[in-house]
Amino acid sequence: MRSPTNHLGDVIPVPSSVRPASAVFFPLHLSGTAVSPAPAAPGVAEHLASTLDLPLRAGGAIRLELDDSGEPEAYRLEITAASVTLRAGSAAGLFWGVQTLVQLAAGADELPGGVIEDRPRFAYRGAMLDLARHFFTPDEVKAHIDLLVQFKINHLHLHLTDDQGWRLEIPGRPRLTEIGGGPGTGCDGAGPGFLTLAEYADLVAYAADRFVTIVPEIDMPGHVNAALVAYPELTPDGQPVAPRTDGEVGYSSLTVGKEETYAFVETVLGAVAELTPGPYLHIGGDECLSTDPADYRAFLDRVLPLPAKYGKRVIGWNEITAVDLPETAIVQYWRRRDEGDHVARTLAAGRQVIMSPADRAYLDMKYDASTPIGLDWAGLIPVERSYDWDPADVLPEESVLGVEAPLWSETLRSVADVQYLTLPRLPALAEIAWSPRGARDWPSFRDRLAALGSRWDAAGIGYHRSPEIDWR
Ligand code: TNX
Repeated sequence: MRSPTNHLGDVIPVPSSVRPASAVFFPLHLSGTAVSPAPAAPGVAEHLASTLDLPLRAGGAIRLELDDSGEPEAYRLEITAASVTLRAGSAAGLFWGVQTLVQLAAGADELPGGVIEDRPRFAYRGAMLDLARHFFTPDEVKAHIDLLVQFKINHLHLHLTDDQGWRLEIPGRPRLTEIGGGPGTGCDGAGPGFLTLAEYADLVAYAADRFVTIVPEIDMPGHVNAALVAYPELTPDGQPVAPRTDGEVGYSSLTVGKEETYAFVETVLGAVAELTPGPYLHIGGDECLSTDPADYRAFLDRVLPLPAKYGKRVIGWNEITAVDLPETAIVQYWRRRDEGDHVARTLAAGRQVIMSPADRAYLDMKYDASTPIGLDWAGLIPVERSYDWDPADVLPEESVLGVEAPLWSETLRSVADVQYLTLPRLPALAEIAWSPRGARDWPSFRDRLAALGSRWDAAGIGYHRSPEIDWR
Protein backbone atom coordinates (compact mmCIF):
# COMPACT_ATOMS: atom_id res chain seq x y z
CA MET A 1 0.00 0.00 0.00
CA ARG A 2 1.21 3.45 -0.82
CA SER A 3 1.58 5.92 1.97
CA PRO A 4 -1.23 8.45 1.62
CA THR A 5 1.16 11.34 2.15
CA ASN A 6 2.29 13.42 -0.80
CA HIS A 7 5.97 14.28 -0.22
CA LEU A 8 6.37 16.67 -3.16
CA GLY A 9 8.17 19.27 -1.04
CA ASP A 10 10.69 16.83 0.46
CA VAL A 11 13.64 18.16 -1.48
CA ILE A 12 16.91 19.85 -0.51
CA PRO A 13 17.25 22.72 -1.34
CA VAL A 14 13.55 23.33 -0.73
CA PRO A 15 11.91 24.64 -3.95
CA SER A 16 10.51 28.16 -4.28
CA SER A 17 6.96 26.95 -4.84
CA VAL A 18 5.41 23.52 -4.25
CA ARG A 19 1.75 22.69 -5.02
CA PRO A 20 1.03 19.03 -4.25
CA ALA A 21 -1.92 17.28 -5.87
CA SER A 22 -2.50 15.14 -2.86
CA ALA A 23 -4.08 11.99 -4.28
CA VAL A 24 -2.05 11.91 -7.49
CA PHE A 25 0.98 9.69 -8.01
CA PHE A 26 3.04 8.81 -11.08
CA PRO A 27 4.08 5.13 -11.11
CA LEU A 28 7.82 4.90 -11.72
CA HIS A 29 8.42 1.25 -12.28
CA LEU A 30 5.49 0.04 -14.35
CA SER A 31 6.83 -1.77 -17.38
CA GLY A 32 6.81 0.79 -20.15
CA THR A 33 7.79 3.78 -18.03
CA ALA A 34 10.53 5.61 -19.93
CA VAL A 35 12.33 8.91 -20.32
CA SER A 36 11.92 10.63 -23.68
CA PRO A 37 15.17 11.70 -25.34
CA ALA A 38 15.59 15.49 -25.24
CA PRO A 39 17.19 16.72 -28.47
CA ALA A 40 17.94 20.10 -26.90
CA ALA A 41 19.67 18.61 -23.86
CA PRO A 42 20.51 14.99 -24.70
CA GLY A 43 23.00 14.53 -21.86
CA VAL A 44 20.50 15.67 -19.24
CA ALA A 45 17.85 13.17 -20.37
CA GLU A 46 20.45 10.38 -20.45
CA HIS A 47 21.62 11.34 -16.98
CA LEU A 48 18.05 11.14 -15.68
CA ALA A 49 17.36 7.79 -17.33
CA SER A 50 20.53 6.19 -16.05
CA THR A 51 20.13 7.60 -12.53
CA LEU A 52 16.53 6.32 -12.29
CA ASP A 53 17.46 3.11 -14.08
CA LEU A 54 14.76 3.72 -16.71
CA PRO A 55 14.96 3.24 -20.48
CA LEU A 56 15.39 6.21 -22.81
CA ARG A 57 12.69 5.87 -25.46
CA ALA A 58 10.80 8.18 -27.84
CA GLY A 59 7.32 8.81 -26.47
CA GLY A 60 8.38 8.06 -22.88
CA ALA A 61 6.07 9.58 -20.27
CA ILE A 62 8.90 11.51 -18.60
CA ARG A 63 9.71 14.49 -20.80
CA LEU A 64 12.31 17.27 -20.64
CA GLU A 65 11.49 20.37 -22.68
CA LEU A 66 13.21 23.67 -23.32
CA ASP A 67 11.00 26.77 -23.37
CA ASP A 68 11.71 30.44 -23.95
CA SER A 69 11.29 31.60 -20.33
CA GLY A 70 14.79 33.03 -20.55
CA GLU A 71 15.62 32.36 -16.90
CA PRO A 72 18.90 30.50 -16.99
CA GLU A 73 18.52 28.15 -14.01
CA ALA A 74 14.77 28.05 -13.27
CA TYR A 75 12.59 25.03 -13.98
CA ARG A 76 8.99 23.85 -13.71
CA LEU A 77 8.15 20.26 -12.89
CA GLU A 78 4.64 18.91 -13.33
CA ILE A 79 3.80 15.40 -12.19
CA THR A 80 0.44 13.82 -13.04
CA ALA A 81 -0.71 10.22 -12.85
CA ALA A 82 0.19 9.77 -16.51
CA SER A 83 3.20 11.99 -17.18
CA VAL A 84 6.14 13.92 -15.82
CA THR A 85 6.97 17.16 -17.60
CA LEU A 86 10.07 19.14 -16.79
CA ARG A 87 10.42 22.52 -18.52
CA ALA A 88 13.20 25.07 -18.34
CA GLY A 89 14.70 27.92 -20.32
CA SER A 90 18.09 26.23 -20.52
CA ALA A 91 19.80 22.87 -20.21
CA ALA A 92 21.12 23.99 -16.81
CA GLY A 93 17.56 24.56 -15.57
CA LEU A 94 16.61 21.09 -16.79
CA PHE A 95 19.62 19.64 -15.00
CA TRP A 96 18.61 21.23 -11.68
CA GLY A 97 15.05 20.04 -12.20
CA VAL A 98 16.41 16.55 -12.77
CA GLN A 99 18.14 16.73 -9.37
CA THR A 100 14.75 17.49 -7.82
CA LEU A 101 13.17 14.60 -9.69
CA VAL A 102 15.92 12.21 -8.61
CA GLN A 103 15.46 13.15 -4.94
CA LEU A 104 11.70 12.62 -5.23
CA ALA A 105 12.26 9.22 -6.82
CA ALA A 106 14.83 7.96 -4.31
CA GLY A 107 13.65 4.78 -2.66
CA ALA A 108 10.08 5.26 -3.96
CA ASP A 109 7.92 3.37 -6.45
CA GLU A 110 6.04 6.47 -7.48
CA LEU A 111 6.46 10.20 -7.75
CA PRO A 112 4.17 12.52 -5.78
CA GLY A 113 1.82 14.52 -8.02
CA GLY A 114 1.67 18.28 -8.33
CA VAL A 115 3.69 21.21 -9.60
CA ILE A 116 7.04 22.58 -8.49
CA GLU A 117 8.23 25.96 -9.74
CA ASP A 118 11.74 26.70 -8.71
CA ARG A 119 14.59 29.13 -9.28
CA PRO A 120 17.81 29.96 -7.42
CA ARG A 121 18.04 32.86 -5.01
CA PHE A 122 21.74 33.35 -5.79
CA ALA A 123 23.59 32.84 -9.06
CA TYR A 124 26.77 31.66 -7.31
CA ARG A 125 26.35 28.53 -5.20
CA GLY A 126 29.77 27.23 -4.39
CA ALA A 127 31.91 24.72 -2.62
CA MET A 128 35.69 24.88 -2.25
CA LEU A 129 38.17 22.05 -2.04
CA ASP A 130 41.74 22.67 -0.87
CA LEU A 131 43.99 20.52 -3.06
CA ALA A 132 47.13 22.20 -1.72
CA ARG A 133 47.18 20.94 1.88
CA HIS A 134 46.08 17.52 0.64
CA PHE A 135 45.84 16.49 -2.98
CA PHE A 136 42.76 14.68 -4.25
CA THR A 137 42.97 12.87 -7.58
CA PRO A 138 40.90 13.89 -10.62
CA ASP A 139 38.60 10.90 -10.08
CA GLU A 140 38.10 11.89 -6.44
CA VAL A 141 37.28 15.47 -7.43
CA LYS A 142 34.82 14.19 -10.06
CA ALA A 143 33.04 12.06 -7.47
CA HIS A 144 32.87 15.14 -5.25
CA ILE A 145 31.29 17.14 -8.10
CA ASP A 146 28.68 14.36 -8.50
CA LEU A 147 27.78 14.83 -4.86
CA LEU A 148 27.66 18.64 -5.00
CA VAL A 149 25.34 18.87 -8.00
CA GLN A 150 22.68 16.84 -6.17
CA PHE A 151 22.22 19.97 -4.08
CA LYS A 152 22.35 22.34 -7.06
CA ILE A 153 25.85 23.65 -6.32
CA ASN A 154 27.10 25.27 -9.55
CA HIS A 155 30.66 26.42 -8.72
CA LEU A 156 33.64 24.42 -7.48
CA HIS A 157 36.48 26.62 -6.26
CA LEU A 158 39.79 24.74 -6.30
CA HIS A 159 42.44 26.08 -3.91
CA LEU A 160 45.37 24.93 -6.02
CA THR A 161 48.42 26.43 -4.33
CA ASP A 162 49.61 27.08 -0.81
CA ASP A 163 52.67 26.78 1.44
CA GLN A 164 52.55 22.99 1.47
CA GLY A 165 52.01 22.27 -2.22
CA TRP A 166 51.44 23.45 -5.81
CA ARG A 167 48.85 21.35 -7.63
CA LEU A 168 48.50 22.66 -11.19
CA GLU A 169 51.09 22.21 -13.92
CA ILE A 170 52.22 25.59 -15.32
CA PRO A 171 53.92 25.62 -18.74
CA GLY A 172 57.41 27.11 -18.46
CA ARG A 173 57.54 26.63 -14.66
CA PRO A 174 57.91 22.87 -14.34
CA ARG A 175 59.52 22.91 -10.90
CA LEU A 176 56.29 24.22 -9.35
CA THR A 177 54.68 20.80 -9.70
CA GLU A 178 57.82 18.62 -9.95
CA ILE A 179 58.74 19.78 -6.46
CA GLY A 180 55.52 21.34 -5.15
CA GLY A 181 53.42 18.36 -6.20
CA GLY A 182 56.05 15.73 -5.54
CA PRO A 183 56.53 13.22 -2.73
CA GLY A 184 56.38 14.65 0.76
CA THR A 185 54.11 17.59 -0.11
CA GLY A 186 50.87 18.45 1.66
CA CYS A 187 50.30 18.66 5.40
CA ASP A 188 52.50 16.11 7.18
CA GLY A 189 53.85 15.26 3.73
CA ALA A 190 50.82 13.04 3.30
CA GLY A 191 49.14 14.54 0.24
CA PRO A 192 51.39 14.48 -2.86
CA GLY A 193 50.21 14.92 -6.43
CA PHE A 194 49.21 17.54 -8.99
CA LEU A 195 46.95 18.04 -11.98
CA THR A 196 48.57 17.95 -15.39
CA LEU A 197 47.23 20.40 -17.97
CA ALA A 198 45.26 17.57 -19.58
CA GLU A 199 43.81 16.43 -16.25
CA TYR A 200 42.76 19.95 -15.36
CA ALA A 201 41.12 20.45 -18.76
CA ASP A 202 39.32 17.13 -18.39
CA LEU A 203 38.10 18.10 -14.92
CA VAL A 204 36.84 21.46 -16.18
CA ALA A 205 34.95 19.68 -18.98
CA TYR A 206 33.50 17.09 -16.58
CA ALA A 207 32.27 19.90 -14.34
CA ALA A 208 30.85 21.85 -17.31
CA ASP A 209 28.87 18.78 -18.41
CA ARG A 210 27.22 19.01 -14.99
CA PHE A 211 26.72 22.80 -15.21
CA VAL A 212 29.47 23.44 -12.68
CA THR A 213 32.02 26.22 -13.23
CA ILE A 214 35.54 25.58 -11.93
CA VAL A 215 36.98 28.61 -10.09
CA PRO A 216 40.76 28.22 -9.88
CA GLU A 217 42.64 29.94 -7.06
CA ILE A 218 46.33 30.79 -7.11
CA ASP A 219 46.95 32.24 -3.66
CA MET A 220 49.25 35.29 -3.47
CA PRO A 221 51.22 37.20 -2.26
CA GLY A 222 51.13 35.00 0.88
CA HIS A 223 50.66 31.22 1.12
CA VAL A 224 53.48 30.76 -1.40
CA ASN A 225 56.15 28.69 0.32
CA ALA A 226 55.84 25.88 -2.25
CA ALA A 227 56.50 28.41 -5.05
CA LEU A 228 59.52 29.86 -3.18
CA VAL A 229 60.95 26.36 -2.71
CA ALA A 230 60.59 25.65 -6.43
CA TYR A 231 61.94 29.04 -7.61
CA PRO A 232 64.35 30.66 -5.11
CA GLU A 233 64.62 33.71 -7.41
CA LEU A 234 61.27 34.70 -5.87
CA THR A 235 62.76 35.15 -2.37
CA PRO A 236 64.19 38.54 -1.32
CA ASP A 237 67.81 37.37 -1.40
CA GLY A 238 67.41 34.60 -3.97
CA GLN A 239 68.36 32.02 -1.37
CA PRO A 240 66.44 28.74 -1.23
CA VAL A 241 63.88 28.19 1.52
CA ALA A 242 62.95 24.88 3.14
CA PRO A 243 59.76 23.03 2.24
CA ARG A 244 57.07 23.16 4.94
CA THR A 245 54.39 20.60 5.73
CA ASP A 246 53.01 22.07 8.97
CA GLY A 247 49.70 23.92 9.16
CA GLU A 248 51.01 27.40 10.10
CA VAL A 249 49.79 30.34 8.02
CA GLY A 250 51.07 33.83 7.32
CA TYR A 251 54.84 33.26 7.14
CA SER A 252 55.55 33.28 3.39
CA SER A 253 55.36 36.09 0.85
CA LEU A 254 56.26 36.90 -2.70
CA THR A 255 58.84 39.69 -2.90
CA VAL A 256 56.86 42.77 -3.82
CA GLY A 257 59.84 44.87 -4.93
CA LYS A 258 61.30 42.35 -7.39
CA GLU A 259 60.43 42.25 -11.10
CA GLU A 260 60.89 38.45 -11.08
CA THR A 261 57.73 38.33 -8.96
CA TYR A 262 55.57 39.94 -11.65
CA ALA A 263 57.05 37.85 -14.46
CA PHE A 264 56.10 34.82 -12.37
CA VAL A 265 52.61 36.10 -11.59
CA GLU A 266 51.90 36.93 -15.24
CA THR A 267 53.07 33.51 -16.43
CA VAL A 268 50.94 31.73 -13.87
CA LEU A 269 47.77 33.81 -14.20
CA GLY A 270 48.03 33.82 -17.98
CA ALA A 271 48.36 30.04 -18.05
CA VAL A 272 45.47 29.46 -15.64
CA ALA A 273 43.24 31.91 -17.53
CA GLU A 274 43.99 30.16 -20.79
CA LEU A 275 43.14 26.76 -19.31
CA THR A 276 39.92 27.95 -17.67
CA PRO A 277 36.79 28.65 -19.71
CA GLY A 278 34.87 29.97 -16.68
CA PRO A 279 34.67 33.70 -15.99
CA TYR A 280 36.59 33.81 -12.69
CA LEU A 281 40.19 33.85 -11.51
CA HIS A 282 40.75 33.80 -7.73
CA ILE A 283 44.02 35.37 -6.59
CA GLY A 284 43.70 34.64 -2.86
CA GLY A 285 45.18 37.60 -0.99
CA ASP A 286 44.43 36.19 2.48
CA GLU A 287 46.50 36.16 5.65
CA CYS A 288 49.55 38.00 4.31
CA LEU A 289 50.90 38.48 7.81
CA SER A 290 54.52 38.60 6.69
CA THR A 291 53.93 41.04 3.82
CA ASP A 292 54.44 44.68 4.85
CA PRO A 293 50.99 46.36 4.56
CA ALA A 294 52.25 48.99 2.07
CA ASP A 295 53.85 46.22 0.02
CA TYR A 296 50.62 44.24 0.16
CA ARG A 297 48.70 47.18 -1.28
CA ALA A 298 51.33 47.82 -3.95
CA PHE A 299 51.21 44.17 -4.96
CA LEU A 300 47.42 44.14 -5.23
CA ASP A 301 47.34 47.40 -7.18
CA ARG A 302 49.52 45.73 -9.76
CA VAL A 303 47.99 42.25 -9.76
CA LEU A 304 44.23 42.79 -9.31
CA PRO A 305 43.87 44.25 -12.85
CA LEU A 306 45.63 41.27 -14.48
CA PRO A 307 42.73 38.79 -14.67
CA ALA A 308 40.71 41.36 -16.67
CA LYS A 309 43.58 41.46 -19.15
CA TYR A 310 42.99 37.75 -19.69
CA GLY A 311 39.22 38.23 -19.92
CA LYS A 312 38.50 37.07 -16.36
CA ARG A 313 36.81 38.57 -13.32
CA VAL A 314 39.07 38.67 -10.29
CA ILE A 315 38.03 37.20 -6.94
CA GLY A 316 40.00 37.66 -3.71
CA TRP A 317 39.52 36.90 -0.01
CA ASN A 318 38.17 39.84 2.00
CA GLU A 319 41.64 41.19 2.81
CA ILE A 320 41.76 42.63 -0.73
CA THR A 321 39.41 45.40 0.45
CA ALA A 322 42.62 47.06 1.67
CA VAL A 323 42.88 48.66 -1.81
CA ASP A 324 40.54 50.34 -4.28
CA LEU A 325 39.13 47.41 -6.17
CA PRO A 326 38.42 47.17 -9.90
CA GLU A 327 34.66 47.62 -10.62
CA THR A 328 34.14 43.96 -11.40
CA ALA A 329 36.24 42.50 -8.57
CA ILE A 330 34.45 40.06 -6.27
CA VAL A 331 35.20 39.88 -2.55
CA GLN A 332 35.00 36.50 -0.83
CA TYR A 333 34.02 37.24 2.74
CA TRP A 334 35.43 34.63 5.14
CA ARG A 335 35.99 36.27 8.52
CA ARG A 336 33.79 35.58 11.47
CA ARG A 337 30.69 37.75 11.54
CA ASP A 338 31.58 39.24 14.90
CA GLU A 339 34.65 40.88 13.40
CA GLY A 340 32.78 44.05 12.52
CA ASP A 341 35.56 45.92 10.74
CA HIS A 342 35.79 43.24 8.08
CA VAL A 343 32.08 43.58 7.38
CA ALA A 344 32.43 47.35 7.28
CA ARG A 345 35.36 47.25 4.88
CA THR A 346 33.67 44.69 2.67
CA LEU A 347 30.57 46.89 2.56
CA ALA A 348 32.57 50.01 1.86
CA ALA A 349 34.27 48.24 -1.01
CA GLY A 350 30.83 48.23 -2.68
CA ARG A 351 31.61 45.17 -4.76
CA GLN A 352 29.78 41.89 -5.20
CA VAL A 353 30.45 39.46 -2.40
CA ILE A 354 30.62 35.69 -2.04
CA MET A 355 29.61 34.87 1.53
CA SER A 356 31.74 32.27 3.34
CA PRO A 357 31.68 33.39 6.98
CA ALA A 358 34.04 30.96 8.71
CA ASP A 359 31.87 30.49 11.78
CA ARG A 360 28.98 29.23 9.62
CA ALA A 361 30.17 28.15 6.19
CA TYR A 362 33.57 26.51 6.83
CA LEU A 363 33.19 22.78 6.33
CA ASP A 364 36.59 22.16 7.95
CA MET A 365 35.39 23.31 11.38
CA LYS A 366 34.57 20.48 13.78
CA TYR A 367 30.89 19.70 14.41
CA ASP A 368 31.44 19.33 18.14
CA ALA A 369 34.26 18.67 20.58
CA SER A 370 34.31 14.96 19.75
CA THR A 371 34.78 15.40 15.97
CA PRO A 372 37.98 13.45 15.14
CA ILE A 373 39.18 15.69 12.26
CA GLY A 374 38.83 19.36 11.38
CA LEU A 375 39.84 22.61 13.05
CA ASP A 376 38.05 24.81 15.56
CA TRP A 377 39.57 28.30 15.30
CA ALA A 378 36.23 29.74 14.08
CA GLY A 379 34.27 27.72 16.63
CA LEU A 380 32.39 24.44 16.49
CA ILE A 381 29.75 24.24 13.73
CA PRO A 382 26.96 21.75 14.36
CA VAL A 383 24.47 21.31 11.51
CA GLU A 384 21.94 23.79 12.88
CA ARG A 385 24.60 26.49 13.15
CA SER A 386 25.64 25.92 9.53
CA TYR A 387 21.97 26.27 8.51
CA ASP A 388 20.52 28.93 10.73
CA TRP A 389 21.94 32.15 9.28
CA ASP A 390 21.30 34.24 6.22
CA PRO A 391 23.65 36.22 3.98
CA ALA A 392 21.24 39.17 4.08
CA ASP A 393 21.72 39.41 7.86
CA VAL A 394 25.31 40.37 7.16
CA LEU A 395 25.24 42.32 3.89
CA PRO A 396 22.49 43.77 1.71
CA GLU A 397 20.93 41.16 -0.58
CA GLU A 398 21.89 43.04 -3.76
CA SER A 399 25.58 42.87 -2.98
CA VAL A 400 25.55 39.10 -2.44
CA LEU A 401 26.62 37.16 -5.53
CA GLY A 402 26.24 33.95 -3.62
CA VAL A 403 27.35 31.58 -0.90
CA GLU A 404 30.32 29.23 -0.81
CA ALA A 405 31.25 26.45 1.61
CA PRO A 406 35.05 26.10 1.78
CA LEU A 407 36.70 22.84 2.82
CA TRP A 408 40.33 23.34 3.89
CA SER A 409 42.29 20.12 3.99
CA GLU A 410 44.97 20.44 6.69
CA THR A 411 43.43 17.54 8.65
CA LEU A 412 42.02 15.55 5.72
CA ARG A 413 43.68 12.37 4.52
CA SER A 414 41.00 10.61 2.46
CA VAL A 415 37.74 10.91 0.55
CA ALA A 416 36.03 9.51 3.64
CA ASP A 417 37.29 12.57 5.53
CA VAL A 418 35.94 14.88 2.80
CA GLN A 419 32.52 13.24 2.95
CA TYR A 420 32.41 13.27 6.74
CA LEU A 421 32.90 17.04 6.94
CA THR A 422 30.83 17.82 3.83
CA LEU A 423 27.72 15.86 4.76
CA PRO A 424 25.37 16.94 6.09
CA ARG A 425 26.50 20.58 6.25
CA LEU A 426 26.87 21.13 2.50
CA PRO A 427 23.12 20.53 1.95
CA ALA A 428 22.49 23.19 4.62
CA LEU A 429 24.67 25.77 2.83
CA ALA A 430 23.22 24.76 -0.54
CA GLU A 431 19.70 25.47 0.73
CA ILE A 432 20.76 28.92 1.96
CA ALA A 433 22.21 29.61 -1.49
CA TRP A 434 19.29 28.29 -3.55
CA SER A 435 16.02 28.61 -1.65
CA PRO A 436 14.05 31.79 -0.93
CA ARG A 437 14.57 32.87 2.63
CA GLY A 438 10.84 32.64 3.39
CA ALA A 439 10.58 29.04 2.15
CA ARG A 440 13.10 27.55 4.55
CA ASP A 441 13.43 26.93 8.26
CA TRP A 442 15.42 24.61 10.52
CA PRO A 443 12.62 22.24 11.65
CA SER A 444 11.65 21.58 8.03
CA PHE A 445 15.27 21.23 6.87
CA ARG A 446 16.08 18.91 9.74
CA ASP A 447 13.15 16.70 8.80
CA ARG A 448 13.99 16.64 5.08
CA LEU A 449 17.63 15.89 5.90
CA ALA A 450 16.67 12.90 8.04
CA ALA A 451 15.63 10.96 4.94
CA LEU A 452 19.07 11.26 3.33
CA GLY A 453 21.02 9.18 5.86
CA SER A 454 19.73 5.81 4.67
CA ARG A 455 20.29 6.84 1.04
CA TRP A 456 23.90 7.74 1.79
CA ASP A 457 24.28 4.45 3.67
CA ALA A 458 22.95 2.56 0.66
CA ALA A 459 25.24 4.49 -1.71
CA GLY A 460 28.32 3.94 0.46
CA ILE A 461 28.70 7.68 1.04
CA GLY A 462 30.07 8.71 4.41
CA TYR A 463 28.54 11.45 6.55
CA HIS A 464 28.46 12.70 10.11
CA ARG A 465 25.50 11.06 11.84
CA SER A 466 24.75 14.22 13.75
CA PRO A 467 22.74 13.71 16.96
CA GLU A 468 20.77 16.83 15.96
CA ILE A 469 18.94 14.81 13.29
CA ASP A 470 16.41 11.97 13.80
CA TRP A 471 17.88 9.88 10.98
CA ARG A 472 15.36 7.61 9.29
C1 TNX B 1 42.18 30.32 7.09
S1 TNX B 1 40.21 31.18 5.19
C2 TNX B 1 42.72 30.29 5.82
C3 TNX B 1 43.32 29.05 5.32
C4 TNX B 1 43.22 27.93 6.30
C5 TNX B 1 41.90 27.99 7.01
C6 TNX B 1 41.66 26.85 7.94
C7 TNX B 1 41.42 31.72 4.51
C8 TNX B 1 41.16 32.65 3.46
N1 TNX B 1 42.62 31.31 4.92
O1 TNX B 1 44.65 29.26 4.93
O2 TNX B 1 43.38 26.73 5.63
O3 TNX B 1 41.80 29.19 7.73
O4 TNX B 1 40.36 26.86 8.46
